[in-house]
Amino acid sequence: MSENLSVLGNARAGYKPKLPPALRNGTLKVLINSGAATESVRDQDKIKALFPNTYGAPLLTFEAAEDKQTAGGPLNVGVVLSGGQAPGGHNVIAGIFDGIKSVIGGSKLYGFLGGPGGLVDGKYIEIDHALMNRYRNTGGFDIIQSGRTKLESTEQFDKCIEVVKKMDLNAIVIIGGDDSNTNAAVLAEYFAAKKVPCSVIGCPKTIDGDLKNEYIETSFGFDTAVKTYSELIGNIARDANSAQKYWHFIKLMGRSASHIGLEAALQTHPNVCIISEEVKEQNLTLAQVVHSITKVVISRSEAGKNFGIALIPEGLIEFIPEFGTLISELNEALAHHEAKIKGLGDVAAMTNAACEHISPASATLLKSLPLDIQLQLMLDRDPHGNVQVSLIETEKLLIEMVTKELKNQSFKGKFAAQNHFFGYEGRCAAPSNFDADYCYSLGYAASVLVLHKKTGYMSSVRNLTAGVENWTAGGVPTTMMMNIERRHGADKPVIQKALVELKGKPFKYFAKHREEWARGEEYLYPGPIQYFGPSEVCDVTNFTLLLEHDALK
Ligand code: FBP
Repeated sequence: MSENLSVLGNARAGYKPKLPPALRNGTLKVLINSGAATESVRDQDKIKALFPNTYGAPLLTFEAAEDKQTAGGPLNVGVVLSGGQAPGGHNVIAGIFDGIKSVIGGSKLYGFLGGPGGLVDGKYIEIDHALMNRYRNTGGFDIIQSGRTKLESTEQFDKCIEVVKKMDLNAIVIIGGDDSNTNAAVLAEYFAAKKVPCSVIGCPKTIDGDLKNEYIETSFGFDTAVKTYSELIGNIARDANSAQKYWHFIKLMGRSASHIGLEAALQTHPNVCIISEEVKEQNLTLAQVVHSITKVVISRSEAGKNFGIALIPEGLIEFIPEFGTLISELNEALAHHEAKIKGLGDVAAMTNAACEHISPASATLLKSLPLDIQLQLMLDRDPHGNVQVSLIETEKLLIEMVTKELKNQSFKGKFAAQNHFFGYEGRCAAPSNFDADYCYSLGYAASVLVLHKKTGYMSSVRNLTAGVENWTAGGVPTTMMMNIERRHGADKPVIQKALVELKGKPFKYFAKHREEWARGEEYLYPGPIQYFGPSEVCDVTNFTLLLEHDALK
């Protein structure tokens, strides 16, 4: 028993993640089937011009073979954990580790420290059996840490080439979200153009759930993170229903898309859940969003219920069209005048300076907000140029505005609200069985792509609601998922973000039930993730996947 592991941690260390049948004979005995040439989702000509060496590669599907399909040879592979933590990252590394070690003795796995920055600076450690075994089935990215350095300059790419040559690397696996996988594709293209024989493979990570499409059914970490938040929301709902005196406004992480909020709503049945994509579709103003919440507060109060649960997606602000415009205008303004605006220090002065570079409507909106929200909107962007929405206290802003509207409407009931923000609480949770198996399979599939010298691919494991027995594995060309978007004041090739589809089954299910959930106390209390016990409790995945696959029983 390891002293550094809890009782559960020790028991969990022995869990053997399950692999799809195609990978069960080991990495050498995998037959690779190639499909036809592929195209990017949009902007084909522009993407093709930017990726002349890697564009158009075929989709790959794996099949178990009885005989060795390649001679194999000792491999040197480097792995990078990029961006926000997501449960299961250590199991992706374990999958790569076991995948390459099963090839031929002498293969080595190196972990670059602190994210993409570690790759550029050549800072790494070798991951050996003892180190790997301490991290199997654990949450977190602490085995080698993560970082948000954006790999984008030629200087960085040239430094990567020096590192690759010095370490004699056959491949780099980048475990990250849409931005990091875009960077992986750009790096793969650069290596190919410079004839550097080093593959670059990506793995789809993010609790936000917005890196998905026909070939990537879900990003890893979403399942565990939402189950963790839903446990907490269920506990709060029970508390609210017991004391019957508070409204709880709970903001949930997910920088852009509302997948986390929607899934948490499906798991817990709150009285209110705002879906940013719907707000945008209906062109709602902040005042209209506030009004929709106030209506529920009043009607519950009239029924004698001065309590409730409201879920707020972290990215809401950016989806309110007037705010979306304000934020993109501020992005442009900061991209060109950051030093001048930020140098002023005082919030009011910063706002005045920023207002010189944005439209009159946006300036009026910015000035109408509380000072702390004005400041939060002008704070640092992350290295990808995104506003740091997790720092904007939307839940408090909404409570303040609902209180104001209730006052204006001469509300006779009681409205006492508590605010919460769940994000970091779930990002490093021990992976659910689903994420433990999915991540290990993604890593193992990545090692097959590496072994076959494929580059510019993302590892893909599919058919995820049919049980691991029926999971399939393969590789998807990253350029296939790309389009051109405006980022940080410039047009960039990026992987298309998957937002909540209002015509999709998860949203429709929610929309069908939300009125009864608003009126009553239909709360579900999912409880903690179960790691041991009956399969129907431990191996169940999430409602989003089940509904998307028509697999909800
Ligand atoms: P990734 O897209 O890198 O997976 O990160 C997602 C996320 O957890 C968002 O939900 C959140 O807005 C953001 O990271 C927070 O970033 P940070 O960890 O830098 O505070």
